[in-house]
Amino acid sequence: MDKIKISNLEIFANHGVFPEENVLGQKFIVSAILYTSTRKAGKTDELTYSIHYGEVSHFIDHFLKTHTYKLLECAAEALAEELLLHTAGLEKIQLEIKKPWAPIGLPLETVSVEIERQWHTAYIALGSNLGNKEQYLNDAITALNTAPCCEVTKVSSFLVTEPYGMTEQDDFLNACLELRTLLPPAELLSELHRIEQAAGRERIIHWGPRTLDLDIIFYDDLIYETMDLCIPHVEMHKRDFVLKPLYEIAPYKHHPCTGKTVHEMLESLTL
Ligand code: PH2
Ligand code: MG
Ligand code: MG
Repeated sequence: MDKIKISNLEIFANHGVFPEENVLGQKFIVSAILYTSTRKAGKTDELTYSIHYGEVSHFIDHFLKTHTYKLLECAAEALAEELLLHTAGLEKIQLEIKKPWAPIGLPLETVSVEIERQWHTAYIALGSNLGNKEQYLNDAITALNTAPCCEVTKVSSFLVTEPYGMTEQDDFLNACLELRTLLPPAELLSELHRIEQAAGRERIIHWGPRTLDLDIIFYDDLIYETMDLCIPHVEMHKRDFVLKPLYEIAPYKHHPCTGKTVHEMLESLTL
């Protein structure tokens, strides 16, 4: 992707672990690489199609002067998040904050923290087979859209499906949605659990009836495996209640492990 670079912007601000740093202040030096497509601006010579580096520089200056953090980590995290949330066209940012006068009692050139943050695209499967199923799905979509650093960008239709696995239970209402998010996978999972809890989800019987189930199906092209989360969802290719709604919003998305598209997975399931 194209880059717009801001190098060594000097800002006098009050971040630091030592109380005197928060009072006296010191020099910080910020560098940012803004990842965005400059193609349209490049072809039209119109600033409105790009990111105004002057505005971003003033935003950084204002942000770091009007907040006080102990850690450079926290200053960088908060600033990167604000920039990604409020700068149209900004897909990814590399941000470095240097502190050349860090009061550590030794002569160093500078210390710094550098982070890289970006927007991600996740696909979430929704299911309900208890109570007002449609209401639970609609509320979940609203909850995800208002969750911090999350925006719902596509929603499938709602499908009535027969229970898969434990079949002695009520029919499900299933759907899929596309989410643009700044949350890393584990934090996204926590957010999904929070929304399930708020919908009165009780984890009593594995695969049993539930008011709301939210599963991460894909997260970019990430392959990820921890004790409590596997991405892509390990069973997604076997489940028509996932593939059918997913097909409506992402028919040609490839499974990162098998390379098969959602269309192909659905076809081999219904053959
Ligand atoms: N979810 C399950 C188990 N079985 N069957 C249908 N039809 N829909 C579901 O969402 C579903 C299921 C476990 O999450
Ligand atoms: Mg599930
Ligand atoms: Mg689940």
